[in-house]
Amino acid sequence: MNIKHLAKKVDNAAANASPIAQLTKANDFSIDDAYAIQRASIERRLSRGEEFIGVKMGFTSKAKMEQMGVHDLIFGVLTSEMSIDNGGQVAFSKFIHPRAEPEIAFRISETIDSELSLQSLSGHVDGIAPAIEIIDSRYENFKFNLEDVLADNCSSSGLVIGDWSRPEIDVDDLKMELVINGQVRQLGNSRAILEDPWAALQHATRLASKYGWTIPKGSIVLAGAATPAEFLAKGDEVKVIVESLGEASFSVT
Ligand code: OOG
Ligand code: MG
Repeated sequence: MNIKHLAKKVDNAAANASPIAQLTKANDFSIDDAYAIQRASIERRLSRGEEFIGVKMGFTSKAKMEQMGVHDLIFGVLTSEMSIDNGGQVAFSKFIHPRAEPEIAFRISETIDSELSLQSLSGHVDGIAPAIEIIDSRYENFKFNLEDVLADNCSSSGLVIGDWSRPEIDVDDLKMELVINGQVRQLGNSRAILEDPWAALQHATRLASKYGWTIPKGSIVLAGAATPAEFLAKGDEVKVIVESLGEASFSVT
């Protein structure tokens, strides 16, 4: 098992939008190895000039765990190449089989370089926003186990962030809707995200510190989807509306 070789496989699959077989079908590796493959794949992106813009948590809601059949929290890295302007467009051809999901984003105001307690998080955050994540597993049929999805940087492919609100706003009981072409396709509540999205941020600080990432001032943390994700098609107009926070949107061309 060669970490760099497997990182190149997932990275090429993402860059060429062409699916690969699950890495664990032919390779036996641990969760720590999977994070090492993820890191090596991010290093490839950074060496091409992409910038680190933040991190994400996944499987922070039961709805997502059940949809994907993986029952552990996961942590991945977001880069500039994944960022889509609010109200902007993204080409379907960039992806293999993209899905969108409704999320909440935190903006970090003080660099985080160790695990923080829930109580100390608020001193490190200066904004909260509605967000959409686009996930696009590099694996055939969007099928993976825990090690596969970690190695694949947790399917991270795109994100759209709405307007920032002050971080004092309560976010533990907000209605969250995923609307595609004017139809509400998923309806949930921010409480589905570990009872409170701030708990997802706490886990992000824990996993970042465990796997050697710093979360710098100005970066973004995605708390994980509140509902199952929905497949996207060319021409879709996608919007996430979060009660009290507002909305984020993009279209697929
Ligand atoms: C893995 C990514 C999960 C979330 O918000 O739960 C995730 C996947 O479902 O492909 O981003
Ligand atoms: Mg997500």
